[in-house]
Amino acid sequence: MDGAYHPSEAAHALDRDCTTLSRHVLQQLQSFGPEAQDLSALMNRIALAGKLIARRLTNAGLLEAALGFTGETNVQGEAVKKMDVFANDVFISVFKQSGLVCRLASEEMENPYYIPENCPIGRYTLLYDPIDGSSNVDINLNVGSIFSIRRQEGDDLDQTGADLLQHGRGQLAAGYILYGPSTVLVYSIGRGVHAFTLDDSLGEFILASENIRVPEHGSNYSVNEGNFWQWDESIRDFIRYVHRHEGYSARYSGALVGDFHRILLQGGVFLYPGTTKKPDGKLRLLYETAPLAFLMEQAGGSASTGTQPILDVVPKEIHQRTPLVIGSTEDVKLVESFIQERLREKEYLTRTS
Ligand code: P6P
Repeated sequence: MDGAYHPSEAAHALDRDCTTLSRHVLQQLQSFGPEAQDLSALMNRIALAGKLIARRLTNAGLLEAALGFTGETNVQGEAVKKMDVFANDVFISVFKQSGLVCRLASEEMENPYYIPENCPIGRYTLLYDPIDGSSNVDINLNVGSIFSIRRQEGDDLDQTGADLLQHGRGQLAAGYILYGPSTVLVYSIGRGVHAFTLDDSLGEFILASENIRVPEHGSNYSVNEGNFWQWDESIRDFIRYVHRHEGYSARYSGALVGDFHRILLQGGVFLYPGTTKKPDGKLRLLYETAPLAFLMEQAGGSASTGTQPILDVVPKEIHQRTPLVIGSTEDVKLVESFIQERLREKEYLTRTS
């Protein structure tokens, strides 16, 4: 015996099990200062919301009034599901107690929700889609929550949330919770993309993957081809290309978070283009495309409207939609090349007609 302490083989696994989300944030920031502590506390709150929603989803089929529709229509004009309302309320309750968040802007609420007791001190705003892909809830397929945290600028006395109408490069944190066979939380505070898996036995999200990098190219293309005839010709050109070339697979679940997670891990491209009915597409900028674009750029990928980086788009209103082309840089560029080709053709025809 040399007297030195030799940790067991389990020490590495133990150390990983101790890397909880809040600890990881502080490690990322290499700081215990006030903003680092704030972000760590905010991410802890996100984790608590995820656990509460995951618990409800797991038992939804057994709980009275957990599934189905409320009979209401939200600001998006979509039928509201009971799980949408539950999840929206979870985020409000969880952040009410945080003391850190003054406002919440959600897909489910027309105007920002203010927490008066937090507002004198609340320095942050949470923007979120509480349950994305809720049409999957009743058929037990994956759904997700998407979140973005921004610093509150000014006092917003008129309660319009005007300071939220900014591009996405100012996001302090962004991420999602994927409720699938396991519950996975993926986030970034601008220092890489990291994934945590919920360990039910500990009731903690435990670090599973650090510094996730999206492959430069992947075989997946994820789009609802049922909209083919509603798309611009350039998007049809891209679809014809992948139909005629080896090495592409169509993967589409109807729930953005799961489709995004596949692209993040395996590479490829997800598209929700504009259609004749929805020229700006279906997805909302502030709490869907901007947070996911933040993550994708942090992972080495790209995200655009097809003609402009998502993170450069400045919204005119809180629920503004954008078309979305997101994923491996090479694959996003391929889609954009078809769009540029058609734009050049239109310009030529205009010039010569
Ligand atoms: P479509 C779910 O309603 C959602 O907002 C996203 O999660 C998903 O990617 C998209 O809409 C699916 O829309 O028109 O293909 O059914």
